[in-house]
Amino acid sequence: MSRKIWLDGQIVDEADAKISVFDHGILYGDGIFEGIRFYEGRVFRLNEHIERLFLSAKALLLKMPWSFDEVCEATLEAIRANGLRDGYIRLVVTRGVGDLGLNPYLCPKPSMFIIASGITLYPEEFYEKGLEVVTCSTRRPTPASLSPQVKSLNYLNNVMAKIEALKAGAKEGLMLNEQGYVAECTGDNVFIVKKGEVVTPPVSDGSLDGITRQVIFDLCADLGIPIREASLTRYDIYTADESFLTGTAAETIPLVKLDEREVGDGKPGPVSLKLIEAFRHLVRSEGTEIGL
Ligand code: PXG
Repeated sequence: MSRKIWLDGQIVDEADAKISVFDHGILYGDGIFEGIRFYEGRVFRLNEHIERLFLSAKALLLKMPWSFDEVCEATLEAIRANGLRDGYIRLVVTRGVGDLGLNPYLCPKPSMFIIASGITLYPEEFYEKGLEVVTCSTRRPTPASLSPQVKSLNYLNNVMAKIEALKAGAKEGLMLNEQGYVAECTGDNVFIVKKGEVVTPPVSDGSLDGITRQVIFDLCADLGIPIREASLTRYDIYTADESFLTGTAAETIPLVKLDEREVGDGKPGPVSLKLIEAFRHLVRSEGTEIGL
């Protein structure tokens, strides 16, 4: 079945959802995106995602031609147009059509499109058995070049790291910052569990301030599990009792092996499993009604 796409205020068929080759999103990766999930007819943490989108836009001096409420409504409309109750949304804003040459001021109006679709990043067995991860030599760029908080259309560092991981036979790659501290994986935040305590690197070590990451802080508070931020090295993951990754696409998934070292006993640990269960319950018990 052909998907319906929200494109600059109109719902169009997938085959007709086209943007110009002169769009600076294509020419220079000049644009931003969000990935959002909806479960059982409700969009999970919609406001947080749209807030992050507006912050990314602000950082790039990209003036959104739609208000916060309009973007939220457009997101819901894109889902409704496809009659979906469960799935994934890719919301993209580009700088818009301009001339050749970097100058963004020659692009009069940004473009926005919204794809609502299904997504399966990893087969279910990986949520039960856990993922094997390798460290990539591609580093997460320093905030001195582009802040990792900007969810930009420039994901080449992460794509390079993902290629390294896949070539090494792993599903995910661990990315370090320039100092060699753990930043994140190519599309997920990283956590460890040590002596009953959950630890994740501060976002200043080079990770995106993930919305699923924040959910883990909320769930730990609810469940009475201690959690804190601390810089991590690979050694900390090798010697942790447990580890897991979080992201909108991946959700919460155990990391059971890093660079051939088993984390803990190489099986998803009890704290990770408890958080995965609580996460799955939470995403199905709150959210913005799609209104189908
Ligand atoms: N780090 C990076 C670099 C990301 O891109 C996360 C962490 C997790 O953040 P959230 O807010 O989602 O918990 C992301 C988000 C994909 C895909 O296609 C990846 C993300 C989002 C949407 C799709 O792999 N990663």
